[in-house]
Amino acid sequence: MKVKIVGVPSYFGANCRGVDMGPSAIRYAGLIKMIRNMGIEVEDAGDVNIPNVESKGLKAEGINYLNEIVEICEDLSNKVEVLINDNILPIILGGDHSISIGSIGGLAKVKKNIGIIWIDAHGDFNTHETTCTGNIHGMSLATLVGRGLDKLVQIGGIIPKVKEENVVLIGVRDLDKNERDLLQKSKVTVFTMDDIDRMGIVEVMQKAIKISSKDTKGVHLSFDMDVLDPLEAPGVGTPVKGGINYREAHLALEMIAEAKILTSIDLVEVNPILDQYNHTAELAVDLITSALGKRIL
Ligand code: NNH
Ligand code: MN
Ligand code: MN
Ligand code: MN
Repeated sequence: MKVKIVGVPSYFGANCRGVDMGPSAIRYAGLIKMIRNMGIEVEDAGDVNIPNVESKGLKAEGINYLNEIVEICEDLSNKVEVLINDNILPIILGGDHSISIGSIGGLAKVKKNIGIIWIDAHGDFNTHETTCTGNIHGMSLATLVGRGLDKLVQIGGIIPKVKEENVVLIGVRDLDKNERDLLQKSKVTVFTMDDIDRMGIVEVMQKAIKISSKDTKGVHLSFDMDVLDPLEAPGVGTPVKGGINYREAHLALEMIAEAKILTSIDLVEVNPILDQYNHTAELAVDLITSALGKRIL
């Protein structure tokens, strides 16, 4: 296995500063060294270029920073496409969750048939018609299954990038009303916090791995740090109480590693401005090594 790190220091999809420092904080927490210590070949591919529109509050079609995000995600999708073609596992560091449109956009160009495990406190299943905030990080999963604005859905050229039947959402506890209706009518499989509490993370992950990898050429892991309980991971933009703990997250990712289905990872929404002593970024590093198969024995 060969790994490359790509940073995407963008806050446009969250419309809130801080997450743009996520890639720096995660690198500073020792990501490269920790992966190298596992005996895995790893290289830092640097950052995607982010247009500088400092506090302009730009909108297009009523959506915050639509054009900037399209530009960033097209660029990212091209970079990921090259890495996947070279048999490299990309780890994309956000930035806000809108960047997954670019990373999975690139993956879909090469692999065609893929699955997604989306671990998040939120559904990210709004469209331009249901969003209450106009923020694209609340629309990224909907976009990937082909729902919403043409400009977003068309990023990377493959529409949809993934079939709903192969999408699993885990850890959800905060959905907007219309977003929830959309999700319920969709073919996406949702495991809420309630499901995790009742079934346990092991059974949830066994099901998630089966569903996401069924008849696919691999699975992308999209990990939103706000899925963790804010008591353990305070450095996120939109904390919601009652999240999974570090041990559940660790075990979930270890199970994904054991299943050997991963093509690519993004880890998003680390906000160092709201963090304490870079603790959330350090958790992010730990969790990435779990997803890559780190074991004690
Ligand atoms: N659902 C809200 C929205 O559409 C919040 C989304 N925030 C997230 N998603 N952090 O993961 O804006
Ligand atoms: Mn998210
Ligand atoms: Mn979230
Ligand atoms: Mn373990």
